[in-house]
Amino acid sequence: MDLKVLSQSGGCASSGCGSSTDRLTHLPEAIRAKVNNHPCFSEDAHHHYARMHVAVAPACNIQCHYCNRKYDCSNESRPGVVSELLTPDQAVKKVLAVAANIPQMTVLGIAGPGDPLANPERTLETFRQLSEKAPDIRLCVSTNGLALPAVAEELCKHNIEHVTITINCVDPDVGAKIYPWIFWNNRRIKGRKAAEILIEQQQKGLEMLVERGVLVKVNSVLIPGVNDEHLKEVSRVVKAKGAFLHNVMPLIAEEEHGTFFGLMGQRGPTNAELQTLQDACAGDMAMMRHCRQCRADAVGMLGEDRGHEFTLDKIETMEIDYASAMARRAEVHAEIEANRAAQREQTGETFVSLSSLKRNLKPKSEPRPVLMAVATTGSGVINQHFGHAREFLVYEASAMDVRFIGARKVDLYCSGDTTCGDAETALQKTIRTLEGCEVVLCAKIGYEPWGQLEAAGIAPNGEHAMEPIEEAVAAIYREMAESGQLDRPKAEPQRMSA
Ligand code: CLF
Ligand code: SF4
Repeated sequence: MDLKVLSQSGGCASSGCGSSTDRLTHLPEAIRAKVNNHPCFSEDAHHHYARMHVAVAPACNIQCHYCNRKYDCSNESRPGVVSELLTPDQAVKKVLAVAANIPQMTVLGIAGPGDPLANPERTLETFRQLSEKAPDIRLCVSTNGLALPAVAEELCKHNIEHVTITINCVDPDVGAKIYPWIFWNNRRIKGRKAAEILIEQQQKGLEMLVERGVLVKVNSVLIPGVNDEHLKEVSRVVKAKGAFLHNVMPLIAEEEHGTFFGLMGQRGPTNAELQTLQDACAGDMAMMRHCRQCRADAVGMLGEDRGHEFTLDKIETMEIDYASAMARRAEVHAEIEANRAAQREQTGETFVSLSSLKRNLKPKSEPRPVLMAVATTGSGVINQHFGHAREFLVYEASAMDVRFIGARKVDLYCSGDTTCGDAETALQKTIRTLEGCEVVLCAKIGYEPWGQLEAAGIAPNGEHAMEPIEEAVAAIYREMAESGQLDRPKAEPQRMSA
């Protein structure tokens, strides 16, 4: 997305569209350099760069009502879940193997399956070795914040430039509904007092990191009826303390996960509730909307998991020459940057054109915004078959800009013989997941899904295969506006899936 054009248009800035690159133009060069290839801290980077997590941290010092670290399933993707727990030495070996084989992997995060800072020796030893052996990899850690003030100084010594703190509340009364206990100074503390200590440590840790120049992202889990309204206050407070980005994520709570919230039937938010809250918080600070709620051993682009290619037995057999790998990685990164620059130039022209669209239309006919879903495997282009998509990226096009709204996961509609019997169900589920979207863009699509999408009021479009996403979305929006389609209200929305 062209930075200058968008900031002039006021579209992104006024709608607070998150970590989009327009916000980065105001930042000092040193900070822009830190986020440019971090797939979580920069929305644009997530189309091009990958991350990986190593699961070296088994213990946790608090209990959240949405967590059960015992649960594992190869289809499950959510924080805390892992297949193999690693020692620091194993983790380092795995990181070097992944970095050599997936050169677009730029960030190593430690995010669990417990709390990384409740396992400081294992976490810091992993970082220590990696900062020596793989200086081209960014190091990142995610924590509940309880132990953060105690290790903040140490983290800075290990060259950690990105830290995520999960902050679900700044009010202990709200916290008492989310955290049944914490383990603090060798004692288990329960109820409101526990939440009070946790909040105090989180805020202190945030301040310490900001003072030391670390970029802090705050993750918050949106729990309807518990902290939904309160998260606006959380956003305001953490922004005032210097957090770089706020990531409001939906609660995942299913009975089969065995979590307290899952068992008691606490529901997660709908797509619409999540978006409304993200928009409300965006008035206060940059919002992240592209989080995929990764496993604690995730490997690959956000939304994909290639962990099965790098299990312990497989990496044992890999011989890694990291000096050569680093040279190859630098070449790949340079290619990616050249492509990104070319895409920015192309998309910049599109936004000038969208702005002129608004001027050319009669005031009474200003076109309404439209949601469009996109099937992509990355690189910022439309390059995936509809039936192969495991998630769709949702964009909102308006007369002034195109903004990213979020990713929606779906079951694989077409994966060969094994799913054929379920195809209709999977397709129907996908269509429900795309609720609110009026167009779906993909590289290709079969006859059957085409018909069912159309019947559901979602226009399939395969005409923009291999084009940059935002440019294609803008082009379709312009066609819809010019043909008068946007003067009419959109088709009746389908029933929302919870
Ligand atoms: Fe990992 Fe987290 Fe670092 Fe990213 S994930 S430790 S900041 S490298 Fe990213 Fe995954 Fe969302 Fe986390 S998409 S769950 S925000
Ligand atoms: Fe689970 Fe993380 Fe909460 Fe600990 S802090 S209970 S690992 S979600």
